Amino acid sequence: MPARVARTAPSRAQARKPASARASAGRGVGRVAPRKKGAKKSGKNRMKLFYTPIHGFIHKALVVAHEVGVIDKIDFVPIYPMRDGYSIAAINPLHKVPSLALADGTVLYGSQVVVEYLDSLSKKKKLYPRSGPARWDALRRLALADTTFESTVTLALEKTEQPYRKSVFAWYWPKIERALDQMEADAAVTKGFDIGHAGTLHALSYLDRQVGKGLPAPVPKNYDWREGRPHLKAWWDKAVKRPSVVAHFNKDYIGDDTPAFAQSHVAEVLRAQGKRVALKRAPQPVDHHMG
Ligand SMILES: N[C@@H](CCC(=O)N[C@@H](CS)C(=O)NCC(=O)O)C(=O)O
Repeated sequence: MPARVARTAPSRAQARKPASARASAGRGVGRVAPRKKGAKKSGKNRMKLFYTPIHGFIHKALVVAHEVGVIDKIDFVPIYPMRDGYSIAAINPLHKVPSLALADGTVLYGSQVVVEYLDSLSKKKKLYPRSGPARWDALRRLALADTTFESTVTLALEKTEQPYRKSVFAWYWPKIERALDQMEADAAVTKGFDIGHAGTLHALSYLDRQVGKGLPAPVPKNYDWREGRPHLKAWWDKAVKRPSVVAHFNKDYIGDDTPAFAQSHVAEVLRAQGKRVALKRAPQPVDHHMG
């Protein structure tokens, strides 16, 4: 992607606005998963999940945390990775969300690593079949979904380039369509709810969001993956009713999502790593700004 230097950092006034006000301007939406009544928020052993609370997006990491019963052990740190003030490069060289910081300063990144770690914390409910064909099938469906998600991210980013490269859409769209057909075939035969299903929710919700905003040809206008995929549609309709999904899907973000909040948590992680951090550490600008 060619570097572009135009700065699109939010104004101070924008950063000070409550999340609900920014949500109405199309920003800062999503929601911290609710804490259970009476659940303790003691500092020890708490994890921090750096993630983007996007309205209409089903976060695989949140679904997994909820399904395996560790959601109450997590503090949520909203990150808008393309905006200045939200860089997490100091704790993750890739500056990507999701990133999970443990109490001792260990930072896990790569959503597959994050979700497998969360799953490993709990014996309550394991989303990873232990062994054999069921395990490999769940991992295959996770890879299918995650690559579909990342291909859609590629299209969304390319759309912001002027002029955008038509070849990117011609190359990635057929992959996404074939992946959707595979998801349809999988939905006809899979049972239960495993890590592959959590990934599928993640990919389909993000596709809905980006198609809803419009993507260039060959993506058809008003494309709906549900059409001609009755098994996948039926599976989706049922899966979005799971408490792990209902807890955050299509909810407004409630809480602090300012750059200052994000940086205070980055600083806490650095301190947990034994690094010295200036009290008023200047937030790092992000590497590149999308149009
Ligand atoms: N392979 C990564 C992909 C995650 C990803 O694409 N995150 C995007 C969400 S927009 C991101 O943080 N992008 C910021 C950047 O690339 O600078 C994973 O599975 O965690």
